[in-house]
Amino acid sequence: MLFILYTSGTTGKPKGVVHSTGGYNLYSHITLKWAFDLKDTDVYWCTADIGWITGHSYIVYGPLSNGATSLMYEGAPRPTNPGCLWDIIEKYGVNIFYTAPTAIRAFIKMGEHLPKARNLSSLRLLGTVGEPINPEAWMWYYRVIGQSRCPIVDTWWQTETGGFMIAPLPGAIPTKPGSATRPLPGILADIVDLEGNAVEANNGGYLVVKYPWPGMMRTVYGNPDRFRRTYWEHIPPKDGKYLYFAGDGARKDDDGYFWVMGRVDDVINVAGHRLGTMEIESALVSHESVAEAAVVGRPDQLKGEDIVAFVTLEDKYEASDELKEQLKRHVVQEIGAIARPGEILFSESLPKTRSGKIMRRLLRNLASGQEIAGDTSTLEDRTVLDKLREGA
Ligand code: 7RM
Repeated sequence: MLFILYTSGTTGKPKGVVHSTGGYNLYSHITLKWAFDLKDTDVYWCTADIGWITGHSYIVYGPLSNGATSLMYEGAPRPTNPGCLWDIIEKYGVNIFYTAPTAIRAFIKMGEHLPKARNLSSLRLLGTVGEPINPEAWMWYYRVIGQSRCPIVDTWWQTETGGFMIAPLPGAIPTKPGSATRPLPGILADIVDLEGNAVEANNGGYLVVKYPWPGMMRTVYGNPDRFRRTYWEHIPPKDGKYLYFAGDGARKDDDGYFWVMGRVDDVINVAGHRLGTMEIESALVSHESVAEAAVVGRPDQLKGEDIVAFVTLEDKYEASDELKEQLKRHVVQEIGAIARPGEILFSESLPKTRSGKIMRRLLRNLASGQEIAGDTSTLEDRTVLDKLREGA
């Protein structure tokens, strides 16, 4: 055993993900080298929190075992110098910059005058991780930070996988905005239904991995049963072969590119229609007034579930009932009447983990007027919940 990293999971009961020495080290080493085309002359910067798997694999183990020149920075942009990240890139001549969509949306909110005032010409490659990247964030990242010349390496992976599973090899695999492209060499990923049958191109299903890989987790610490149940028995073995269940909904297009839709448990069922929360969030964020959005389902007698959207506004916009109506209309325009949010709640901030993942479980509790249940120890800012309660 190399380390145990706890992830809270959807039920709120933490699981200790166990990684091994040889397999994990090999995998974080080789995936960093391949997907970021790492060279001896590169200055590489991953902005992740070191306590997240991304910090483990791509700040600590991967860069060190590669002998990379790696920039480490603890902290976040502060009001006193919101452009400090861009200062750092300029000062140290960073070539590879790896961050998360939630950070990119925060950069957008702070304004593009900040990066524009710095020299970012050293950058040659940009990476993203943590959630599906919405088109607004992708375009901004590409245009403003990458100055329309740096490829964006979208890396799909999990605490459980140890390292990148689906990601482009820059230069060899053309990218498509919003897709992590294709599985890395040696990774047999697919999209299947609940019986384990492969679904056809462009149909939604469950993301699985059909063959072991070096970086895979070895067990749930102290609970091998939970390991088996969660990852290996969710979908029954196919011809005697077990499939690794990632817990993400996704589809493959005609070119074999993977489009990850988000966690399976984040799906909302409105009158029999399955809607991805990500889809609705992305529609909201495409409105000029919205900086960030989190969408959850709330039990509804008529429709099964009703859509509740928590929305953070861009600084120059004011919350109003008029704007709520505008946003509802905007979602209908973008997706259709079925996706119209029943309620929109404005909020200064959203409950997130230190890795920037929105804790929808807590928002679901809030939206349906329940007590917050389960583990909240990974919450980055504990005051957010109180503010939300007051507002809701
Ligand atoms: C690395 C990390 C894992 C979950 C995973 C997905 C989501 C991560 C992407 C993504 C779409 C991506 N580990 N996710 N990366 N979804 N595109 N590039 O995030 O254990 O904290 O989370 O994150 O749902 O299952 S994690």
